Amino acid sequence: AGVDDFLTRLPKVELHLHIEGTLEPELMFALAERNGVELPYADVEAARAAYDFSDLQSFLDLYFLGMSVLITARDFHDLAMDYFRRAAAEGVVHVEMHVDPQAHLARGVSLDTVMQGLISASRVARDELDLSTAMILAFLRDQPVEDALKVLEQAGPWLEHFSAVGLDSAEQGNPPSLFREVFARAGQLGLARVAHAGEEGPPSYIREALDELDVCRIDHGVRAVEDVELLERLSDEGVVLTVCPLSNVRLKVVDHLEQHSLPRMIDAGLNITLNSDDPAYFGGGMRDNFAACQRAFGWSDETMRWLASNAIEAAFMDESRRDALR
Ligand code: ES4
Ligand code: ZN
Repeated sequence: AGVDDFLTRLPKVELHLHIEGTLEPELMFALAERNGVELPYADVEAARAAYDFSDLQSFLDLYFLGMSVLITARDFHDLAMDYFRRAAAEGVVHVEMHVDPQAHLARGVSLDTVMQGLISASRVARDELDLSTAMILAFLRDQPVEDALKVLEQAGPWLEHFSAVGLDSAEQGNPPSLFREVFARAGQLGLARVAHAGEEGPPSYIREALDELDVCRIDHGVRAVEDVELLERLSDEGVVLTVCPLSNVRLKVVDHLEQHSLPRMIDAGLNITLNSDDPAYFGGGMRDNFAACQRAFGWSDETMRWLASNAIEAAFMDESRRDALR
């Protein structure tokens, strides 16, 4: 794609991105060298070749392995800047990034280290790339609820930098309702709520996230199509869904993009946005996700503009910034 094509020029807002999932093999190897960390891959090509996933868990194993090279604040700064530069080059104007503090705390990397690096990179993005950012404090749903509560308390000094809390990692068997107390506390602290639901988990997890966690957005939500009443509710309430098409293909949520439920979700009147999830692992950023869908579903440029506009309206950003992007 040229730098001049319609989808690159279309101002795109990324609402569903894990910053640790933007770590490209090239930077992974550079940071491994810098920090004296051993990787189980012979080289960059071998790492990419290993990214052949059968489900969410097989991806998560390599995602947690890859981030073992992130040790210092400078590493987190470089991780985010590397991604912000790629995103800006493909026409992304605003990024909301999930951060997984528990994944770093478990390796002896402090929250201060993580936040110093991500905040300094966010400043550079704003000043040099005209790229605005927001952060989402994500809890690992396959870890104890008490750990999530501890992280929320620990995040006190950094709370002004977070717009919301989120819920990610292995979904099956880890229902949203487990985290009711954590999300209620986050709400008291003035944070918005989002949660991954209906990626691998059943439609009932989407209902639970709405009813028990009071979320304003559902991350993924693609299994909503299995439940007609839920579709109607999501449509009536205008709940935002952050769908990640290339992620769904690579994690075998769907066999082929052509079989994805996106067209049915749009027909059902849902408030859909397109996002990239973990672009370094799933073979494409925002532009690639937009392009793959336009091609697979034959969507018009007008539909692509509508999808981009939905994300602008759903973003955690100042009204002045939103007005500038409208
Ligand atoms: C994730 Cl695709 C996906 N689903 C759930 N948790 C995640 N963490 C990073 N990527
Ligand atoms: Zn995700």
